[in-house]
Amino acid sequence: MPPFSKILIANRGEIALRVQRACRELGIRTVAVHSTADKEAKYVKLADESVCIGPAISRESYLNIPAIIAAAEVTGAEAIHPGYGFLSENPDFAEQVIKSGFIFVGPSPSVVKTMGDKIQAKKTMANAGIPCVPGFVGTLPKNSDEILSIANAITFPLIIKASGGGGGRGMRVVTKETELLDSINTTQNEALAAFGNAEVYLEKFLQKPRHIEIQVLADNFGNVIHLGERDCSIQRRHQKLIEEAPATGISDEQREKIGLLCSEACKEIGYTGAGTIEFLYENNQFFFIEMNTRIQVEHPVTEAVTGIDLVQEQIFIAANQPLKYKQKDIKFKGHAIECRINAEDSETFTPSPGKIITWHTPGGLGVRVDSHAYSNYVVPPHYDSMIGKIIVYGKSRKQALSKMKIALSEMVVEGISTNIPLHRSLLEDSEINNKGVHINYLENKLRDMKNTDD
Ligand code: MV4
Repeated sequence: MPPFSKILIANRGEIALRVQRACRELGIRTVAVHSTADKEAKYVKLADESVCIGPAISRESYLNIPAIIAAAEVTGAEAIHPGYGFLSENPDFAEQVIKSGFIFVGPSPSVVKTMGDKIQAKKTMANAGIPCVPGFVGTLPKNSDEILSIANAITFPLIIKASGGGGGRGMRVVTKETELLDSINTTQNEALAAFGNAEVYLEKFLQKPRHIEIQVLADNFGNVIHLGERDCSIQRRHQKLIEEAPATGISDEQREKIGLLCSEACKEIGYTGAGTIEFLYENNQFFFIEMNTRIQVEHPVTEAVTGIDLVQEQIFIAANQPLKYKQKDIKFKGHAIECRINAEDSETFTPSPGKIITWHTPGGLGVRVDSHAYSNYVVPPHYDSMIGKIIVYGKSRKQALSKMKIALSEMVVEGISTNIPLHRSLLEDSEINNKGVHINYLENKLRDMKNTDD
């Protein structure tokens, strides 16, 4: 018996197709929802049913809660999978889905809400035993001297973060005491304007950390497992470009230790579904920054090294099934790398929507391409520029790197610009080839490359 008869997928692009494939394997019928700009999309045509939910602009389609719930009602879907982005971490959406009688494929609205508020998230995770970046999460005193003494106890440089921010929004680094009070004020004002919440908190600013995150799965019966880590340090302006599992330099003991802490914390806070706990990693220590309550773009690298289909697990959990795996059943094997393919200029990063004339994807053992694109597909200008992902899997990091170089050399996209040339050059970078790099590495490298051009 399939866990559900029909699931509505409240998303677009490659993840809409990815979730459909999981459903199809489980014998679940699929409903695609789409904007007018996406009516020709592959994931719309491949779905069992589709419903147009509004115009191209996301606010009126992929973010239109009443339209999505109405689509679930008219098609008789039992559950709604939110994918990533859009409404996936919106607690009001999760709540309305449930109130309308559907199952939300994700954690409870209350835990989505908690993790969306970065101060609450940090307090909750710290209380549940997760190591956090040293700092101050209380209400800042009115008195300037008291604020300064809090800051001096943390030590400079420090970072001011908005509670309503996250993913790089609403942050400001402060290097010296004289800038602190003005910076706090500015961050508070910006946060109020952007998020309707002026609350900020302070942390020690880590200068060369890696971004390492832990994948968890938790069922509705208190069983939680972790599926190891992903290194997502290769990023530009908070957009990840390359991710891998495992992270180089993380020992089996370290993985087990931080993984167990994450599992125990999730159990304690009543987390359910798939989730990701994000850490900064510096001097061999993990420091919590945020928790993501959705499936993530880079989930396939974890699937490759564990052999577990994370989207299917999300669906089983939502159907109230207990996890079929205990922690000891999870074996990490081999090495996986993902390159995100964006429709953008490889040097200027300006978006490059338009008609794809040629789309040839790589193949071979251990090569996976998750994409909704094809020859003659028109990349709409209204959405994220990511048009697909290449994921390779090999016995070792060395083999995975080699496979990725070959995969990138086979890939041909004509008609629009992509970041494939950038990926090819990053795969030749000696630092990236030899070890894990920190979160500023790519931006520093791009700056150096630009300066040698001038
Ligand atoms: C930090 C940090 C350094 N020190 N916190 C950016 C996104 C948000 N998730 C948290 N972020 C950071 N928090 C402290 N105390 C540096 C970043 C950061 C970053 C983190 C992960 C991945 C990419 C990043 C790029 C720039 C800054």
